[in-house]
Amino acid sequence: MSCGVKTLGQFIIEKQADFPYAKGELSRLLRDIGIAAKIVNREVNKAGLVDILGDIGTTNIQGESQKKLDVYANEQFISALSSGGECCIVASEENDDIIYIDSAVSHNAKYIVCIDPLDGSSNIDCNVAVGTIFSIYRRKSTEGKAVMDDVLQKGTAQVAAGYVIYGSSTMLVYTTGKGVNGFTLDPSIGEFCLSHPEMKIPAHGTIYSINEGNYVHFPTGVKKYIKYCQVEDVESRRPYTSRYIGSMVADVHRNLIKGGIYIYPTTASSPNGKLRLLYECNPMAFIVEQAGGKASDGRNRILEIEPAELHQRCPIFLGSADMVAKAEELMQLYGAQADSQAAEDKLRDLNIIGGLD
Ligand code: P6P
Repeated sequence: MSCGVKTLGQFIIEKQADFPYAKGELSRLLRDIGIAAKIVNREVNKAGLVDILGDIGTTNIQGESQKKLDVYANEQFISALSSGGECCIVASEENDDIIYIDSAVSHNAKYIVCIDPLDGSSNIDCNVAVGTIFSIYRRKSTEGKAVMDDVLQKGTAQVAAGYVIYGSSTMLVYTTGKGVNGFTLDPSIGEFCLSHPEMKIPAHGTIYSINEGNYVHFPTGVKKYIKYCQVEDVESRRPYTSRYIGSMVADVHRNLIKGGIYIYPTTASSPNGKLRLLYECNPMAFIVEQAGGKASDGRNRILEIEPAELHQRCPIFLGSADMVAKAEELMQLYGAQADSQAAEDKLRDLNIIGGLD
């Protein structure tokens, strides 16, 4: 490898020393994910030239129409995880139930992978950045076949989490609980190379990402936060900038680099929020917290939520710590629905909403 370039594989091996108990299994698992990401990247990059765009006429458990690339990406990650031998269960957005990887090679596998193989795929047809989001747990059960209980673990139990963004360049960003590092795919050598070491999200950003088309159905606290973002205030660099791509990985990645907040609250069509806890909210929360940011459902830390079911959804407020804290403050004051005059008076007293309607 030319001097100065550190590949994902080299980095993983180098960091293996961070886990004295590790015997290389997690390293191999991350390698398997990197390989699948390169294969998916190849197809995403030529989508439009080959017959891999559009719907396949089926819907997943979420009721979302499945795109050819959704299914292709899902197959690639499951295949890589199956043959890699380190994973015993895959929980995928694209599959109703958990997938047991039980073969000779994975007989003693101890890792669980929760994955959204291609998030934002509805944007594929218009060439908008999409991504893969993954979360890795160690199984809790110690004998026999791993079970659902091994999957339904709190986000605090994650041993690793990451995402791949298939954008103007393809990047893999991940954490094992010791900071966040970003790797950019160099197509000329087919390797992810360390390009963003020790990523930190600015404590205060000026970008807010939310689908304001759902405004009328937002909790009052969210409405007040949006208005707070739009009020002129030089000292706090407001009004903020609104940026919403409609692809979580793209919005979160931009906010991770520039600072900002991504919010998907409860709406009329998504009374529990739209994003899924196990393979979207938890991994992104782990990454953003490791980068110095904050992740909550508007009140409680995402990583502390006790999962009850596989495809459980939750509201998410994710990004720069100061911005999430302010949004939580307004959610606390206004609650999910109540729009009490007392809260309004308190906000005025605190001079938080001077000029708010
Ligand atoms: P809406 C994509 O379907 C996704 O899961 C996220 O990537 C994205 O941020 C969100 O949903 C977009 O949802 O309702 O604003 O179109």
